[in-house]
Order: sequence, then structure tokens, then C-alpha cells
Amino acid sequence: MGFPEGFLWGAATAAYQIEGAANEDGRAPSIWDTFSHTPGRVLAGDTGDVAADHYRRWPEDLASMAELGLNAYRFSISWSRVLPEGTHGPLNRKGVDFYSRLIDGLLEHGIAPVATLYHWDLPQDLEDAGGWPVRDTAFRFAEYAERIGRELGDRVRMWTTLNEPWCSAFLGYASGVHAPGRTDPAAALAAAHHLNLGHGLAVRALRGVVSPDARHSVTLNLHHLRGDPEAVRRVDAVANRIFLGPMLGTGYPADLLEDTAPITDWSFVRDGDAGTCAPLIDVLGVNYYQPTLVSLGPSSAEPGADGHAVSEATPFVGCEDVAFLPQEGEHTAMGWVVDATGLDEMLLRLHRDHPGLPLMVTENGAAFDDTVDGDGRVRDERRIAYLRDHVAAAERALDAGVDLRGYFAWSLMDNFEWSYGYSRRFGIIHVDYATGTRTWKDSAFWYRDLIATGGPGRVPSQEAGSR
Ligand code: GBH
Repeated sequence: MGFPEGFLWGAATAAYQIEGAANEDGRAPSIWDTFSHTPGRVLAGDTGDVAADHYRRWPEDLASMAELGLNAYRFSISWSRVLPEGTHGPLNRKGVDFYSRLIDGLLEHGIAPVATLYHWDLPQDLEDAGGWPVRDTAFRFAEYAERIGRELGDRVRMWTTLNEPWCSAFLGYASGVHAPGRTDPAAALAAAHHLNLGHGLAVRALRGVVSPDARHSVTLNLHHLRGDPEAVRRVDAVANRIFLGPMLGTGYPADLLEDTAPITDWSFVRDGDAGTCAPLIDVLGVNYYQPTLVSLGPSSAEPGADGHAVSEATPFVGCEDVAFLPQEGEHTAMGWVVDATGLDEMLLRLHRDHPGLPLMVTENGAAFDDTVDGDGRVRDERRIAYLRDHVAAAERALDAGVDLRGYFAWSLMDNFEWSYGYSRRFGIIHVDYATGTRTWKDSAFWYRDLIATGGPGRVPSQEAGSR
């Protein structure tokens, strides 16, 4: 039992969070450039203009991945970097070459590239044309998928269409704490549908142009819900089953349509969409950070750390009678509770509800207030404990029969944490934003040892990770 041969041990990043070079080599703005440059949207006015400077420092980051012993790296492609003039315009050769060189470097080191097409950074001109609430955006997304697939599809064997469409739809268009910052619940539900549609169209487009042995996936941030059954049902409908249903072929759940009837009549769903949203996928990516505790009661937004990034408007549309409750236990710098049992429970639920669907943990990690000590060490023992306990939960799921294919730590390096800017550090590698200097945290050494020795039942203890 335990981790099988070929299990992917990876780390994950996203383009806008690490690349920087926002205005270089022909890149056009995305909604996150606009949002981060709008005063009051991001803590301390931080932007992704420079970020972790990965666009320039990628060779050093690649060397770290090789030293860590990763056999997979999950990154995202910046749509507006490769198609700055829109899907009908020319490919930006410099932008494509950046990803092409990175992929070649990964393959030289035996690291499988896992490419995500969309990690929240819609080209601004598409938002100006209406964004995800507009049907046409799904078709533009598929065109982008096809064009980048033709360029990189001979070497990338693992494709992911969307990262966390829940965030794109509901944080972007309902609570407005993410770009483009709109607060229109009906638009958010339309956005969710067009993301489902875009996923389906993109998988189909990719299958036509990339290597036939490539595997296709989508990554969801499924909410692992606990508490009052009716509250759980309501949030499960509008946060989980709104994507799982259409993408996996059972369509929109009846209870979701009922709960949201006061908000929209769902007339944006057209004949034939059900089939389009549900191409066969080879693996489902799951991002897990914490469980969610709910009850029936007066509406409340999920509590945000320091009272920041909590909008008056709830992202959980149709759940105005659901309360999100604080949870007992240790909390991270995000204010998120540490509870690894939610991970194996979630994986088991997916295994039960969708038998035969391979799963992958595409993100898991924690933010803590890390500092580089005088001796050059970052003593992030709480992150080591977090990762160790969640890897153990992944192993429990495997032992219970879940077809789990990989585990990716979020994140390879500290980066732009969206509306929290650079104030929250998720990396196993520390980034000094003033100098760009990278420093391996103790958790990076620990993860290296886990990968080197982590056979069945052999998750190293916290004391491992010797330098
Ligand atoms: C992931 O999303 C992202 O993929 C990644 O880019 C990010 O850096 C990482 O996690 C760490 O945050 O109801 O408005 O209070 C995080 C998933 C889901 C976490 C929504 C916060 C509560 C939002 N997020 N959740 S709200």
C-alpha cells in the first residue's frame, strides 16, 4: 500500500503570481493587471508587475525543482502573453518561447510539465467585451487552447483547462474580491456556465492538436463541507456540484436550479450544452486547503484574515440563509483552519460519487509568517507539519482505494497571493521581493527528503529534512 510507482510528486505555481514581466516582450494586460492597479483592490497596493521575477529567473527555479527531485511541475500559461492581440491575432513568439524553453528544461530533468491554460488571468479585452458572463468567451478560450496546444502539445502530456472555476465565477463576479471585481450574482452564475462550456470546448480542441497520449484534466477547489445537512446541501450545490455535474456528465443539479431560481432563469444554457461541457477527462485535479463549516442562520461571508478580502456580497449565491462558522484549532496566516482529515474525506467522497475517475491533489499548502534567520535558514516547522499531515491524508485515501495519481505542494515559491498581495507566503522556497533572492525553507529540504524516501508508509517525520 502507500504511494504507487509513478506517483507524481510536484509543486505548483501560476503565471500572474510568479512571472512578473507584466509589460515585457509583448504581453497584453489581463484582468488581474487592471484589478491590482486599481487602488483599494489588493492589500498594500501590490501588483504582479515584478512578482517573483520568474520570467527572468526561471533557470534558477528549474534548478531548484531538479534538486528537490520533483517529477512533475504544475504551472499556468498567461493567455495575454501568448495571444496579446486576441485569439484571431498572431501568436506572440517571445511569449510562446518562454513556455517552450521552460518545458524543454523540465523534460531534460525528467520533470513532467503539467500545464494549466487558465489560472484566473482573462485578457482584459475579453473582459471589456463582457468577460465570462458572455458566451463568446468560452469559444475564445477554446481557440486559445487550440493555438497554444499546437505549439506545446508535442511535449506537454498533461493539460488542465481551468484552475478553480469557482473562484473565477464567484470571487470575480459575485463577491468581487477577485478580478474583475464585479458584484452581480446572476452574472456569476452565467460565468460558471460559460466556464463549464469553455472547459468542454477546450478539451475537445486540445484533443485535436496535442499528442494523442496526452492526458486532460480540470482543477476544482471543491469545498469540503461539514455541519447542518441542509446548509451543506445548499453550498455543495452552488460551489461543487455546479461544476462536477456539467463537467462529469450529469448536468446541473435540480436543487441548484431551484435554489437559484430567484436569481436567474438559467436561459444562458442552450440545447446541446450538456454534451459540450462533459468531454471525457483523464483525471480530476483537487485543490484542498481546509474544510468549511456551515449552519443555517443569518448570512455571513467566510471570515477573512484581518478582516481583509471579505466583501459585503457573498460569493455563495443562493445561500443567503447559510452561515459560515469559525472552526476550532490551529489557523494559518490566511486565517484558515488546519485540518488534514478533510482531504482524505474529500478524496473518498469523489471516489464514491465518481467511480473510476483518477484524482490528483493539484494544490495543498499553507501560509505562515516566514522569515530568513541570521544563519540563512527559514524555520517553517508549522508548514512541514501541515504538509506531512496532508501527505499522510493522501496516503490514507490511497490505502482506502482512491485512484490518486499525484500530490502538488502549493507553492514552489512565495508569490503574489491575489488580493493579499505579497503579505502571505505559501512557498517552500522563500523569495526576497526586494532582491529576488531565493532561499530554501526547511520545508523544501523536508519535501526533497520525502520525495527521495517516501515509499509506502514512509512519510518522513518532521525531524527529517536535514540539510
Ligand atoms: C488557490 O485558491 C489558488 O489556486 C492559488 O492561486 C492560491 O494562491 C492558493 O489557493 C492559496 O490561496 O469565500 O471569499 O472568503 C484558493 C482557494 C477558495 C481560498 C475560496 C479562499 C474563500 C474565499 N480559495 N476561499 S471567500
